[in-house]
Formats: sequence, C-alpha cells, structure tokens
Amino acid sequence: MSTKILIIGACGQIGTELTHKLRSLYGNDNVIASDIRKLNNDIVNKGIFEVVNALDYNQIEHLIEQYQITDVYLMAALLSATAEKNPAFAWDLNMNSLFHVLNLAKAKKIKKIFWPSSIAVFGPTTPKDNTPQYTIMEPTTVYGISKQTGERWCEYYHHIYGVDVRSIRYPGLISWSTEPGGGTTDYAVDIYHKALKEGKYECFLSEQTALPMMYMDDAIRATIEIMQAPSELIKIRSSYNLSGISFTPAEIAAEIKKHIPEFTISYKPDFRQKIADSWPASIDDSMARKDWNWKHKFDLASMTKEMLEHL
Ligand code: VAH
Repeated sequence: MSTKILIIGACGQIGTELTHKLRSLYGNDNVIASDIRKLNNDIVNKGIFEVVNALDYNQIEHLIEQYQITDVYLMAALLSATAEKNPAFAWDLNMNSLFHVLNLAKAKKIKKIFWPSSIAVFGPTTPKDNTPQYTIMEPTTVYGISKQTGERWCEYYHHIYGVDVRSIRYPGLISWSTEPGGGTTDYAVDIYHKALKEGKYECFLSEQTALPMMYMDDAIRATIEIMQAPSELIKIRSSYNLSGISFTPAEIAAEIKKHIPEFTISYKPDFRQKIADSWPASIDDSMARKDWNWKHKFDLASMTKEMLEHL
C-alpha cells in the first residue's frame, strides 16, 4: 500500500513547512493537510486541505477512511507560553489528540505515527549541559508535563499494542517562513524580523539564557528521516533527544551584528524567563545519531545568513 499522509495541525509553525516538504516528496494527492481552521492560504490552496478538530475522534477516523491514510503526523498542540495561560485546554488538546491517533493505530486503521515531543520535558532538576537521553525529568510547565506524559503513552502503545509511533524532542525551532506560535524560544525568530525592520530588539529573556535550538530545515529533515527509517532502527519509542545548536540571546545578537552592524539589543525578561530557566542549555542527541544516523547541518552562523537572506 503506498504512503498516504494526514497532517493534523498543518497550519502551525512546524506543520506549515512539514506540509510543503511532504507534498514535494510524496505528491500532492498523497498528502492531506488539516487544521482546526483555514489558517494558511498556501497550505489550504496548494494541495488537499480539510478542516478537522484534533479533539474529534470521529472526524479524524472519517478522514482516515475517506483518504486511505497510512501515516499521521500529529502536529497540533498548545506550546509552552500559551499553555501556561490555559492549562486545562492545553492538557486536553495535547493529550486527547494523541490518544485519538494512538487508538486509530491500535485498531490497525493507520500504520505509522509521528508525534512531536520537546526539550520542555526536562525541568530545573535535569542536568543542564549536554542533557542526556535518559535523565531526571521533572517538567514544571503544563506543556512539558503533557509532552512527558505523551512520551510514556507512545512507548506503552508501542510495546503493548505494537503501534509504530516515532517521536523527536524538538529544541527551539527557527524558521523565516512561518510565524512562531506561543513558544518561549520564539525570541530567536522575532529578533531577525525586528533586526531588519527596526534595527533593534527588546528580548523577553535575559542575555545569558542559553537554550537548545535548531534551524527549521534541519528539524523537517529529521522528522522525515525518522519516519522513513526502518522500524527496527527506532529503538527509543518515547522520544529522541535532538538538537543542532545552543546559543544565548547575546550570541545570536552578536551574529546578527556581523550582518547589521547598527543592530542593538536590550533585555526585559518576562514570565517566559522562568520557563526558559527550567529547560536545558544544550542537548546530547548521540542516540539519534547512533540509531538513525541523524546529523544537523545548520550552525548559528549559517542559520543567521539564511534567515536574513530569506527575510
Ligand atoms: C516552545 N518552541 O517554546 C516551543 C518548544 C523547546 C521549545 O517546545 O514552547
């Protein structure tokens, strides 16, 4: 049976670029993009698009049958900052959408699932530098708790029901083509827009806040690679640590200054500082490198060049 893909949350920060990539790889007729509303014209108009509520099992099941879907990429979620403002809905959306897709796979209605986790599963008691794959995980955000719990259920459904679910703990993701959506790492996207538009940026994190980050092209490639890897290579069925780079607001500002010498940055930490302080500064992704041959391509310099050129 050929691969037929459903992306839930196709209009989000990752979903948008993932949809474009999957359409180019598998062909428009084999990729069904979906979201709660028609939130992105390109996604809606340049291929098959369906409005679907990630919390409505029957709607998802109907799409699976209508299009003979084999693979589901579940990208719908509330991110860290937004989730803190709406904990009950964040838990509902992040968890129950996952149960719907896991149960569809358990019922053998779909073959494979991609589900995004995050370095937000780590907390203030986790070793901060070069955080290992297996370590203390006491997340202090609703988003992190939902991702940690989701990882446990993914691993359970794989071992108990044989569900082929694959997952990556995304670091902060930086893209020029999609607006970020309520994350704590979004300063690293905003800074490029403001540097070009205003020549200055007021950062909501302090200057020495190091966080694991990745250019979106690397994140999309990692997502495709883990999904295309033979099942026997995917030894970790909770979620793989992944990271390309790690930097502070001061370091990204210095890199931007190489291109825009008059650029200035100021710092005004807000509620997101506490979230960032609970996360690792850098990640050890050696298990992904070992199991399915992951390697990142973009560093801070090459990412900055790409971002400023495209913007
Ligand atoms: C957030 N961009 O800031 C997301 C991500 C690691 C951070 O999960 O919430």
